[in-house]
Amino acid sequence: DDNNKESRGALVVLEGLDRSGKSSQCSRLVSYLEGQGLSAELWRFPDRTTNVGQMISAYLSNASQLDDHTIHLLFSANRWEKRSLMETKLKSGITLIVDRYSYSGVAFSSAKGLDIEWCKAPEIGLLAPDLVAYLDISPDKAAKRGGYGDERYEKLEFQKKVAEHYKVLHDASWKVVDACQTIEDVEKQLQEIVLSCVTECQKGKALSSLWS
Ligand code: 2DT
Ligand code: MG
Repeated sequence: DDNNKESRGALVVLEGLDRSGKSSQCSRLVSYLEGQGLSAELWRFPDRTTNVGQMISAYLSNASQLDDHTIHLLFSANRWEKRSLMETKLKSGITLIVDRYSYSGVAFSSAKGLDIEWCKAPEIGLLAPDLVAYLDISPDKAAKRGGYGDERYEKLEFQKKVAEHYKVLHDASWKVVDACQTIEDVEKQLQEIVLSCVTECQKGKALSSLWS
């Protein structure tokens, strides 16, 4: 009906340290929303399937070396190359559950010492999430969960710096979820938060841009 034509999907972003449970919770959320009869897709950044994404992947696996500014801009370019598709999907009523976004971009690069405003600049104009859910876990606890992989950044000392830089980015609109609860408890909390966000967007909440 006419109402449905107007309604758009929600842009939902999950952020958090490595091993905070983002990826599992993202897939659970998509299944949940589909079970509610809603259209939803799982997205992730970096999107390693594109040409830019392959450069990022090589850097993360230590197969290539890049200047800190250069890799920052590649992560940003990787979001820009997906921006219009993202907007099309949202406007067609699909909710996107996104595993990492601009906040990872700024937190990880500024944790290396890059200026935070410089890090934000290339992100200006990307779609702003309707919801940022932060899966909160201390770096020490995260490190004890089955260990990190071999990728760059998957080291306790660096994760501690990232945690500090995420704190700088937090604003009142973020939903902080205690990631040390059971998977099921985290899942339940996220379902509630996300469903109310989806409802707001269906009612006509406007899409906006970073960083406003
Ligand atoms: P995964 O482990 O989730 O694949 O992430 N990262 C991510 C950045 O430094 N900048 C970004 O913009 C994004 C999206 C976080 C791979 C690593 O890439 C980092 C971990
Ligand atoms: Mg990782």
